[in-house]
Amino acid sequence: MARYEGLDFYAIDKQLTDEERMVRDLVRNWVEDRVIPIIEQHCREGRFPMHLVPEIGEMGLLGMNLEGYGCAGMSNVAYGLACQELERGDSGIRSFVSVQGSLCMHPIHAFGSEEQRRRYLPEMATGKLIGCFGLTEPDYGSNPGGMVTKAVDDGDSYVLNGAKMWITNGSIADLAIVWAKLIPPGGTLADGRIHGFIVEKGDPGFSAPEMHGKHSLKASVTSELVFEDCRIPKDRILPGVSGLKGPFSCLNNARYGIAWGALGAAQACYWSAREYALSRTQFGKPIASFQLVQNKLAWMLREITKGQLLALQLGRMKDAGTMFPEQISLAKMNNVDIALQIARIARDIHGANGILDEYPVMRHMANLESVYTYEGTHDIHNLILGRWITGIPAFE
Ligand code: TGC
Ligand code: FAD
Repeated sequence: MARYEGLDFYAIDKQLTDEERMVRDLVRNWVEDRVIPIIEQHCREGRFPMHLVPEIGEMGLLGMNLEGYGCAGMSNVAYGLACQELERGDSGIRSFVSVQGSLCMHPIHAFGSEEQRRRYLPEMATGKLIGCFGLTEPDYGSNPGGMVTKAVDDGDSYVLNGAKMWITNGSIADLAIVWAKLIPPGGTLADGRIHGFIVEKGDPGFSAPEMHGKHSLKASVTSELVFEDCRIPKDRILPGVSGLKGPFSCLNNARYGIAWGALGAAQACYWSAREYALSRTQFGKPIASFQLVQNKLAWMLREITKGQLLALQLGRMKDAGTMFPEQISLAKMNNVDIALQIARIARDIHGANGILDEYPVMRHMANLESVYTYEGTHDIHNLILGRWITGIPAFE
């Protein structure tokens, strides 16, 4: 396939700073040279490309919108653009970066002690230490407030019991940010308040078996986290937050990145569909010359352009400190939704060839099914917007 040249129908490029353009171009070229040539093979084998982690670290993409502790301190727009380019390669690569930066480094940066920041962040920024984020449980996905994983205070340590499921990076992680209910002395689960705990690989009673059999995000590691009387030192609690706003503020950052990332997957599908339509001949003409095919391509261009404007404005508001969570929900649900539809239409334009891994479209389509569900399902974001519009929560 021809080298990717970007899709910038509304001259969004001109709205970017030199630094943002530089990051975008760096990541775009890296994805073209280092991800695209190997990603299909990794998906076939169900293997995360671990060898790319130090390179991602060297580019400064891990925790890139955080200040200090070896992090690049770039704008949120730059972070979004990086997510867009990474996900043009594969959602699994963007997932790795989202989890490391937004879900693991961010809570340590925002809610950790100074000692925790110094201990973990510099090595996480280089990719030497890998993190994961444990919120979802087997019986509590959309409703994490119901979680049953608990921590009890036992003198100089906390003891954790419970299980997390669907955890990206789980089995390759050196540390996990685990959200659990801290039970007060003599109390029950119902008295527990949610806190974040740092659990390290090798802590007694902790294991992270990998989940197998996925048809989606095959080049990403997804795991369970199991805590059986898992004992961790007292200084591993995140001291700066309690309650659901802890994990939800991490999700704000990761959902923001997904709003950009999904556009990368959509662009990969659009690019492949356009090229295929121009080269595939039926009824004596390139299929790109048929009005119905042009209608599909025009719809893709229209939706990607609208999604880019949404993501950029969201990023500018995030950088200005004025963004609020419902705005993130709108962008996450819209951009993932259109990306998934674009992937399906691109598959259609490729005809039977669309199901082959010679083309990226089916891989993106399958990946986007997970992206539609994780970080708040499409309908949970609908309900978050519904609550903002009406003031009435309709979750229960
Ligand atoms: P609710 O009553 O709405 O709020 C409880 C407390 O949290 C605060 N809060 C927020 N704070 C910051 N940012 C937000 N976005 C916040 N949303 C809520 C809220 O102010 C309140 O604080 P306080 O101090 O008053 O206690 O809570 P609820 O239980 O009714 O929540 C409703 C709902 C459904 C919206 C929420 O549970 C939800 O978002 N569910 C979806 C769960 C989810 O997104 N899970 C994601 C797991 S991680 C993941 O998928 C990673 S994939 C990564 C990858 O591979 O890329
Ligand atoms: P459920 O909550 O059971 O939802 C099932 C269906 O019911 C959905 O359609 C949903 O929209 C609908 N539904 C639920 N409640 C309502 C309601 N009130 N009203 C209307 N409809 C409703 N989690 C982590 O903590 N860390 C991770 O790193 C992580 N990585 C993931 C990686 C992958 C590949 C996947 C697939 C998931 C990952 N997750 C992770 C979990 C993810 O966040 C959850 O899958 C997601 O929050 C949905 O939970 P669930 O799968 O239990 O679905």
